[in-house]
Amino acid sequence: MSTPSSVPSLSPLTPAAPSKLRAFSGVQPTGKLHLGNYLGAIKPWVQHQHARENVFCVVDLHALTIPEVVNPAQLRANCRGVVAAFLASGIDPAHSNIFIQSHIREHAELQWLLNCVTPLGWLDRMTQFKSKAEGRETVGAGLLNYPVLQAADILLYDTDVVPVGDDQKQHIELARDIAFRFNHLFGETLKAPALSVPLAGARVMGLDDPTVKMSKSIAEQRPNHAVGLDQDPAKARKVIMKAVTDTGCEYAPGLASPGVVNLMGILSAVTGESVDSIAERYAGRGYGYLKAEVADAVVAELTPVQAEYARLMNDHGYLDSILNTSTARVREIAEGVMRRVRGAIGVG
Ligand code: AQP
Repeated sequence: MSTPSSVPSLSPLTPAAPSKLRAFSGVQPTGKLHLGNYLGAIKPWVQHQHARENVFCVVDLHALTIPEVVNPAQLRANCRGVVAAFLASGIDPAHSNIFIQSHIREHAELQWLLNCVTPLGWLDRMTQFKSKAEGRETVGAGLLNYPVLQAADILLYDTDVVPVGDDQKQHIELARDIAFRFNHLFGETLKAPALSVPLAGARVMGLDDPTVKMSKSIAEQRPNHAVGLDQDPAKARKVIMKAVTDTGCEYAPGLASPGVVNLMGILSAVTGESVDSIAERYAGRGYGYLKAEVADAVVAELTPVQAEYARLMNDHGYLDSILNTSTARVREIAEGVMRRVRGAIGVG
């Protein structure tokens, strides 16, 4: 992948080209990105980017839901890291927009208006809220309202499709329900988006515990949980070779444990080979061979991404110029949608 050293000229994003669907998706700058973020979200964005109009967002307001862990300087640095990771993974800034959520004030404004039409019971039911609130002495209102902000992010851009990992399904369904409820109350105003989940890599599980989703917060505490996008290849290989499988030592068709299914899913998402074909090749073969093939494939996939990431992290001027251009472009869309929303609801 190559990144031009000068700022590319971006073709206009609005009005939408009639033949292309507009995609919106985001990543939280809550820590180091991992293989799950890459295979479940960023790689599919790259694969489909030229067939769609793209609005990719670093959702920093979402990173504030647990204020006790917010470090302001780190938050800004993480935002820059996510932008560099998008570009290094192959997001083409001449075609796709990349911006930071808090730079477009309309996200917060729309969230308030949507809060007012969202029944509390809908938020109470969100499984991510339940799991993140569990065991906490204090649960902020932001953690409960987080999916409404996500709905605002999506609806603010007249989004047609939201490409995300499997864990976000419930939130995207909620965004649709909120759009329908708003339209029911105030007339046809908001576009209800569709969900797009990749066939392979939609839910990458923890390598040290394949019963839980690979996640940034767990990875911070457990070194063998995830492969980081910027992880040293030797360490990445070690983590994959240590992946939990089961007490057996070779693959028996039809009896695969969650750890083996996870490794095959990762291999499929990286190489494009179907899980069925991988399973067929491994019938009766030891897990060590599977792990070695997964490690080779992951390292080969991430090596060029890492080289580009390192280069971009030293080119602040380039990252800023991409952000400035994209922000100006997506702001136009957000302002247009907000004018419509304010008009419908009678404010502004
Ligand atoms: N394990 C995963 N497998 C596939 N896709 C995943 N995604 C996240 N984890 C996996 C997808 O990555 C995009 C951005 O996700 P996010 O920024 O919401 O972050 P996260 O990684 O989901 O956050 P964590 O790591 O889970 O944070 P904590 O640890 O705070 O809970 C989304 O499209 C998501 O589906």
